[in-house]
Amino acid sequence: MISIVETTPYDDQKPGTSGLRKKVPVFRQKNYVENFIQSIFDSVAGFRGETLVIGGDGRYFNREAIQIAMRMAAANGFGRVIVGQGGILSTPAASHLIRKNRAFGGIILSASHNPGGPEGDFGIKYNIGNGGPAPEKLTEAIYARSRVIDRYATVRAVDVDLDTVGQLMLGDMTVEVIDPVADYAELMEALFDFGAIRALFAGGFRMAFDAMHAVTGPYAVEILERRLGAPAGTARNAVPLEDFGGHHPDPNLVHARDLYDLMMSPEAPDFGAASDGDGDRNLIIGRGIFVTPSDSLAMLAANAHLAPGYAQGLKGIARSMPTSGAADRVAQKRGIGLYETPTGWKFFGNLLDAGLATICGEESAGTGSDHVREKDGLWAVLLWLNILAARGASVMEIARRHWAEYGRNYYARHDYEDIDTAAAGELMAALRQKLPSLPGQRFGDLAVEAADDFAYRDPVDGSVSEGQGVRVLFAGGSRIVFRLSGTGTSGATLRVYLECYEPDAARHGRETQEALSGLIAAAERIAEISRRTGRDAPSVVT
Ligand code: G16
Repeated sequence: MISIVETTPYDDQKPGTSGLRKKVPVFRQKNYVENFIQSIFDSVAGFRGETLVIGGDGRYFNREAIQIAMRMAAANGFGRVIVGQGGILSTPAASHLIRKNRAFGGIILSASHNPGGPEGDFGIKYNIGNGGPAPEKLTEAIYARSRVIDRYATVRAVDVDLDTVGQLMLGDMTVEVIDPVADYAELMEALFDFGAIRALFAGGFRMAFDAMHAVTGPYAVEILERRLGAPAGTARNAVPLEDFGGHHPDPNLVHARDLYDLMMSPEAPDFGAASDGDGDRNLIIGRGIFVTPSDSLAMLAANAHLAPGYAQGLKGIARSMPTSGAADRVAQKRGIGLYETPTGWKFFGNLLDAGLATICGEESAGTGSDHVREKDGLWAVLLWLNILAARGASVMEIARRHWAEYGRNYYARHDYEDIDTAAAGELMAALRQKLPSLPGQRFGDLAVEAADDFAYRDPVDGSVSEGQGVRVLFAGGSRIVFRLSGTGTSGATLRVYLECYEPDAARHGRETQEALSGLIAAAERIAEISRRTGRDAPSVVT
């Protein structure tokens, strides 16, 4: 029943920041999915008879890819596959299932916040036994294998019925189709004070959660509405659609504009939140206030002890390098470790496994903790709810008090999307060349103190990752970071991260772009963005 099929390699199967992401027509090429999955299986060892978790965010091509992956898992010798009903599993729920079932690993089908549909994006990511994304060493091995692969194994069988919860056989392998929500909801109940949050809703507290027609819809309805008693309709756009209703399921101020406008209007509920395609990102908006992901990380870290799961305090905080330094001040005050990693959740895995950090976060709308090994959108929303319930304060009050205590890090990210790949490469090369000459130079009021290309040495396994982003550090703590995105699927995306620190509470009410205007001008002069990219403004500001 097992067939070994001959194939020829593709040369573009290099995983990026988070797995392999390409357009659907690319994945539809002959044996493209099969080659990549076989390359994964060929790069890991010792899984005979073991369990593999498979699920995705429900986007177009999800079901087809899952059938291929299950047949190949059976042929390669896995003993059991756990798959979400309808092929659905949010990324954090998949991470939890891997851990809970002591699975060998998992395959997550998603292109996260990127748009879906026949011409949209798709992605395949492999997670290891700790529930987290494969570390760089493994993704490099998978890529190397994909360049020489000449055969893959599969079984000939009819498609597995993914819509009925239950157990069946595929060759010699067991397939368990499970409720994708139940285990995750139970985990959330164990971490947070559901009684206090229920009382908050019972007292008339109102929220709007935008699931963006992506994977968190069923999770939000079950947890927020059924278990926590929020009124029906609290979760909006809660039915996952293969093309996300034609939108980008990206919870930022551009793509979740309706929610933002609602939260800034006189009819705003108390709390607004959204999550992305695969449920690992979050957007937090209070009435009249958007909380940047960097601030959200700092505020969650400062208040996490109010939730039962974190009552013991935090072991440490980790953030990606481009994320603002707001969390550093919390770590400093608490006397706990602060770890600065390259962009990519995979870099947090070792820190969490080693018990060095409890909470992690990234400027790209990701926050999470050691409860799983992925960032977790609904987890962040529930921790905020728990804090709001425990403090009896609004988001605005919590933010203002936080800034008054720690100072405010004004922060923004400017993205130049879909620019010419060669021009983007040249811009970064020119920046790297300039590094030694930058210290001492002035740009308006800003004096460059140091400039480097960020490199990271993992404190647990000693592995080194270089070329992770150009940093220009100014006197007084302001900073600009330049790097190219590792998640796009067309052209290149230049990300410019801008940050300045304001200790004076009297100056905490400024408009962000205005507070950053000197840095914005300096970024243009240092990197010659408009000349090199042909753009005179960013495509997205978050
Ligand atoms: C992924 C990674 C994150 C990263 C983000 C943006 O998120 O898991 O760690 O911060 O991409 O990466 P880049 O700046 O390279 O585009 P997601 O939600 O897309 O899986």
